[in-house]
Amino acid sequence: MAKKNSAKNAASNAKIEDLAKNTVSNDGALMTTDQGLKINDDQNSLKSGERGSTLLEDFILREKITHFDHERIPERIVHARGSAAHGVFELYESMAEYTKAGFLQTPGKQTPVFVRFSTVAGSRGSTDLARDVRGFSVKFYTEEGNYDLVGNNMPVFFIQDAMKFPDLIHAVKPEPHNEIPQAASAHDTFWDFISLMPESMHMIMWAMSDRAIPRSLRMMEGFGVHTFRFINAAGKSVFVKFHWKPLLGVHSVAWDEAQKISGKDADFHRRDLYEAIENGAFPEWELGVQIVPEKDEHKFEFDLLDPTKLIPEELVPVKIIGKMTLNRNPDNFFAETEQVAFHPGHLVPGIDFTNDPLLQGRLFSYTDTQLSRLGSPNFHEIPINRPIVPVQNNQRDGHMRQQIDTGKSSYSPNTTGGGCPFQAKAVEGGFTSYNERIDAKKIRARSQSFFDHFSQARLFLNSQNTAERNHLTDALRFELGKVVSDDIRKRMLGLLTQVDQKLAEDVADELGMSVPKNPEKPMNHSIPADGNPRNFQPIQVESKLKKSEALSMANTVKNTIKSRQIAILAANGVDSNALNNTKSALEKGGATVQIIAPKLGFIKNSDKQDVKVNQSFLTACSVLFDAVYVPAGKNSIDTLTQQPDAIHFINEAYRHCKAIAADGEGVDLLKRTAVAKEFSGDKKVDPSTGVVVDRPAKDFVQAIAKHRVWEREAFRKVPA
Ligand code: HDE
Repeated sequence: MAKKNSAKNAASNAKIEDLAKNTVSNDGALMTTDQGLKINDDQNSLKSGERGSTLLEDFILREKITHFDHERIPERIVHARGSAAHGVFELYESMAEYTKAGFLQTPGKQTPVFVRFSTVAGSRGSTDLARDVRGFSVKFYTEEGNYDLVGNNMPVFFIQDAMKFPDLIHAVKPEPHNEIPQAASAHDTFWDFISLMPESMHMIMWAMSDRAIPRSLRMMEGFGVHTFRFINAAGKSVFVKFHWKPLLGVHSVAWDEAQKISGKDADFHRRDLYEAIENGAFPEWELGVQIVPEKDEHKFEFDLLDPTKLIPEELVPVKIIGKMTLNRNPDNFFAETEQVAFHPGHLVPGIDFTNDPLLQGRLFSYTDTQLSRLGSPNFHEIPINRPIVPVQNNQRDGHMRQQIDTGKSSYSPNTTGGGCPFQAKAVEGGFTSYNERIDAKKIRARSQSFFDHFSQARLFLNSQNTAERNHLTDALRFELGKVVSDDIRKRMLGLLTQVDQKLAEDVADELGMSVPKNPEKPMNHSIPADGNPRNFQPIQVESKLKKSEALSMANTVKNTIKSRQIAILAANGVDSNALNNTKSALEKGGATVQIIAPKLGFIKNSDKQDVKVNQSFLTACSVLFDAVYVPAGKNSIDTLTQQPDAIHFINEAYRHCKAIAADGEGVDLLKRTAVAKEFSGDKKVDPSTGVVVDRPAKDFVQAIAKHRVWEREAFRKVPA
């Protein structure tokens, strides 16, 4: 009875408190129709007699089914698969010298944000671990309106001109005749297009690198990609590139691992983000800017307006200006993550565009796509899209209008409404576009300054360490190995020679082909029908800078195990000291530990105490963990030795170059696996190999913090 009363109260309270926030909780509430009518029976439809037909007059059934029939909205054309979180951006130092943007003025100023990460090619239900670019969209809810920084985890893009975007996306999406493959670029149409688009070669280096298979959304960088403008209160402008740098460092998984994760847990990234936030391990990124004075616009070997180029950090350092922390999961995936609408054209005063032709095209596309996806020009009224400041204008009506505009004036100028709403002067925060001088002919063409397609591809390649370069080469071998047409492969090998002869040869070798002696001259195929192709041939520029440290993930942060997932393999009889010491050292470092045993339930440790098992070998798999520990305990190891899944677990973790620790009898188990290689000779195993035996837990912690020992791939033929 008490429960029922409180249910009634909760139902009425919910209305008052939550309507403002637009959130509704069903806690303790009574069920109603969409009109607020209390429902008495949600189990049975209205029938003509117990065994009779359903009556058309059952408005409750019809309302429920109708709503259900219309539950889906079109998914995003690109970036359909995404995961998001709420958070806050805090400014470290004032940017007033460069921009008048309100949220970048006062150190310590906090601005709420909503961030959505995504893959590009796959559908909404596709795997998180596809080899793909990741979207990195940030909506800042500022006091001057919403500002969206809609970027990617790679600083450049495949194409230079918006005109080619539909072609690029058609090429990478599943092939139209059979809708295969899902969320994968390893197929003919993608590589056919790329082989005809030399401008994509720099991006291809990034997309074939491990950046395309992040360990976690929390461990990837973000980039605004295009060059933007800052404008200060005096109206002076500088160019700016935006960077997000994750405090956990930039880390990736191995390709073999990525493919297995896709089968074992297609929601791996989504789950990782959600759980980290639920566990209080809030993901953090610092915001950095590269600032280029206007007078330096033409001082680089490349064009600042060309989105296939980055500004090497050696030429313009990244200045760190603030930190973003994601601290709250969405309450409802559809209402927030699915309905959020980003747009590079959502600006605040003090930030503006450049003439980057890719960015210019985007400025049209995003509002247009919201119209078909969210179905109405009122998408800004959906709670997740609402600015935190009032919206006052003469835009009216349309599907599902929420705002009730009062008064009779809906036009400007007016006298019926006293002239309201008024235009805001610049000093009142009114947006003014940067007064850029334009003096040009109308022309469909590309600037010659966009014609070097290979020097930064080479810079990226040369900046990779041995393991990274091997992975990139393997990725090209895999992708082109899945291509059926020899002509496409040949054209790609020809293009690769333009970047690096050795890379082309290494890829060709695995394909059982040779690098074409006189490869087809790469041409920019996006030329007008009556253009002279010679004028469109890419040019070769030898970059002065040979290597850039920031381009290699090997130089990233490697000093923390915070939020890493560690598997402990154990069975009855596990040594309680070994288990407890290592477990507490790992947890102290912020890692999450799971006990994996032959069966769920509890195991007994050497002190006969119960230890809860988190997963059995049936549901757990090494690819879902960052490291493995096998504690001592004779009985435990005798049992695990009989478990092929335990052996496989260790082999696979070893193959994927993860930290592996064992002590006492646990070491004997390692010797029955591929890890045995590390024990050859009389030498003690050096913990820098990532195999940590009979050593203090801190050595294991250090090995995990390094993320992976890629050097171990020299033995990469581990059967797992
Ligand atoms: Fe997008 N892009 N894009 N894009 N993009 C979309 O907008 C488009 C480009 C990016 O989490 C769409 O709301 C064109 C570059 C992200 O909701 C669409 C061009 C970069 C997201 C669209 C580009 C991006 C999108 C699809 C070439 C990195 C996900 C759904 C001119 C700087 C946003 C939507 C989210 C989404 C168009 C190129 C990033 C169709 C025409 C370059 C992160 O409007």
